Amino acid sequence: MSVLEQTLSQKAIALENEYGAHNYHPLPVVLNRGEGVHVWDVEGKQYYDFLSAYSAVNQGHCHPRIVDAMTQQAKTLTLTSRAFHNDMLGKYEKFACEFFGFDKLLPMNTGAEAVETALKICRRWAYEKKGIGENEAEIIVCDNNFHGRTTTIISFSNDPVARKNFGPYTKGFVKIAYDNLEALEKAITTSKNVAGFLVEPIQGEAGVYVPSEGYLAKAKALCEKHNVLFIADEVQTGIARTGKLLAVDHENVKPDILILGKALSGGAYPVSAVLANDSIMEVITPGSHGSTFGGNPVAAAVAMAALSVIKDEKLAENAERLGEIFRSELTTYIQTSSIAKLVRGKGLLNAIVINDSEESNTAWNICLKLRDNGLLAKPTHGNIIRFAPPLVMNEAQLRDCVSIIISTLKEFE
Ligand code: IF1
Repeated sequence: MSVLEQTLSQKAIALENEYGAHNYHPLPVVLNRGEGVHVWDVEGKQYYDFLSAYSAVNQGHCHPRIVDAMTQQAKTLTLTSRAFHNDMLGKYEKFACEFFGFDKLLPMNTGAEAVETALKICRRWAYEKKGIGENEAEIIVCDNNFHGRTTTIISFSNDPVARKNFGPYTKGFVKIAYDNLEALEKAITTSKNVAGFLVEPIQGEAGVYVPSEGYLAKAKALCEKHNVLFIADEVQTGIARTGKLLAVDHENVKPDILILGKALSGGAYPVSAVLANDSIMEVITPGSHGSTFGGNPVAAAVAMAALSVIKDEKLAENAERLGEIFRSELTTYIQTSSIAKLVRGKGLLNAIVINDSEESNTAWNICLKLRDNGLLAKPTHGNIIRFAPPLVMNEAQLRDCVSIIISTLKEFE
């Protein structure tokens, strides 16, 4: 096909390929509009979004209240840096602290930055409060974790693709098996230098791996017993995704340090945050941490609107209810399926495991067919497909989506 005959989608993809670094392998679809649970491609085809930008768009695409808050603030004041005060930050910090039940919030922009922030707070706390010797602090992390892509965070990843040739790696992390309390207890008790335990309440990138019931509560109790900070990375699981405001709420766990990102802005703007109580957050002093954009007035306005939408539209309750329907419908189908092995998840963070090897492209091909059938999802780990629609979906739409997914799977039986 000559350049002149290329479709709009092909042109857009060709531009990215020619001028963009090749750090992604996107599904071949080019979107230019979104509203609620739907997105449209440049040819005008409508899709259900079953990824929600990896759970950033929980409130639905272009939510009018969030867009209003953002545009109003953008016309008034966008950025002061933290060299000066702005009249939105304090309001937002109060709002979010009350919303999540913490004394203090530290504002950042991306998830990885918030994770880095939490690690820095934890290390300072180790030296200044717990009394660990200089440069001796250890932070426990889990196998198959995903916490972002900075040099320190990939240092404790075990994804070879994310790590390869990015060394030397940051020290001070101890990796243990996920969902394994004995491993945690052993790691905590064999060293006196353990400062924190960083954990995803459900492992997202690992393939929506839900730990055993009671794991989080018992892990928190172990941490408390040994004066180790329990650090919950709720960047993906937080903000109503799993059927509660936070995934740790399923086990009534209160983290010592809470990390939020993604849906904190409803996907409108990069907003992340770390929350903790005073006894921990007070280790952060002027000059010890910051960011030009962290805590900017647009982010503050957007985050307040995004959290209000979660509460006012009862999105956690909706995710809980629709998630039950989703898993029960798919479980019924899977019982007689040769292509799908199982469905797992919580709330509207779910995945199906495809009955083929991680090296196969079956899951990718299923996602291409889902796209053709009007639903966008992405494989992870080769043979797992993640399903995470916006939480503003209604039951009729969800049932429509379930039938698209099942009829697509049938094409592969
Ligand atoms: C990408 C995965 C999801 C996260 C948790 C921190 C961050 C993330 C628990 C960093 C980010 C993303 C980033 C995205 C792919 C994605 C992802 F498949 F890689 F694991 F969601 F499932 N903590 N997750 O899940 O947040 O710095 O990106 O704002 O393209 O890398 P960020």
